Amino acid sequence: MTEFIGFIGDIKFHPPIMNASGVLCTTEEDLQAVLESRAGACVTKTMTLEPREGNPKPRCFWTQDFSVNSMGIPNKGVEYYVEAARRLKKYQKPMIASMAGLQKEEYFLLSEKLEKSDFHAIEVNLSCPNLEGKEIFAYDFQLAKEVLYQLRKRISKPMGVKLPPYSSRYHIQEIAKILLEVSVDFVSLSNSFPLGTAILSEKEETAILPNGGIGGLGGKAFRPIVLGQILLFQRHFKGQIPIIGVGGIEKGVHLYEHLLAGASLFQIGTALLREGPFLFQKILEEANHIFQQKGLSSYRDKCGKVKAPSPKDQKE
Ligand code: RRO
Repeated sequence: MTEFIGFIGDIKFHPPIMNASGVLCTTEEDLQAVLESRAGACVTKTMTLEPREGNPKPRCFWTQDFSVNSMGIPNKGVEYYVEAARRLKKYQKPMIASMAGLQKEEYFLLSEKLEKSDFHAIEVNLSCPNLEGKEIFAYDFQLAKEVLYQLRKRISKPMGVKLPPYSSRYHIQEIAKILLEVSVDFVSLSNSFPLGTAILSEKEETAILPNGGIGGLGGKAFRPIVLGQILLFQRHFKGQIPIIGVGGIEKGVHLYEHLLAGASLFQIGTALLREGPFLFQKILEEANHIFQQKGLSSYRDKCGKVKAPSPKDQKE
């Protein structure tokens, strides 16, 4: 049997598969469903200090190929999740709190509440794409650096960052440098691509209403983009920061692609939205089958081990 146990600091993820923030994680019942499934951990919906209704509906749309959302951080507020975690710790699986401030001070207030909670780790969301009139925090390197330095001083639990996708190698180099300097404990790659849309040709309408029909794109169509992010970041991290791969994992083979690129933990978003928590079991069985076929004693032996193709005998 291949060992399939991931780590963030001392926290053990067995198996290292969980929901992505945003899917099956807004209520205590949602989180309970994840913890009762074969997932090895759960992540909350990104929480803010106060509860939020979020953006007007329709605000989420999905097909077999992709999802687009402009939810606008609907969540029950930090106090709710702190209370829920107190009850859910009985499942003895790691619980990750995802949090975001609407301004930088809110990040600090959230960190104080979460530091005292039963959550095992904190995923700092610097990449929500759907707040009208607001830029994504992690596209402003100076601001991101300042927020992370301040948070690092306040948070002793394992603290990670969820980043947006970047489209420049230089930007990835710059943000990777900051994450190494701040010494974050994990990085989740990536939040949805911020400028997606879906058009319903019959109705001649955009599928979602908020923000002019534009929202975060995820799912199968997003997977090659995320694999590129993971590959580039892991070359900077050189194994010093664990990467949680999130983007287009629907099958065991997709998890294996994320692993080869450099992820050692895995989150499922769009496919979980479509198929429900039984999907964890299916992905786990398929991934284990691949590990066994490859004769691995630990899956981590393949982390970041993707090779370049041989230039011989190639037509293009
Ligand atoms: O709630 C959202 O609109 C949302 C968030 Br916080 C996020 O981080 N990523 C996303 O695609 N949607």
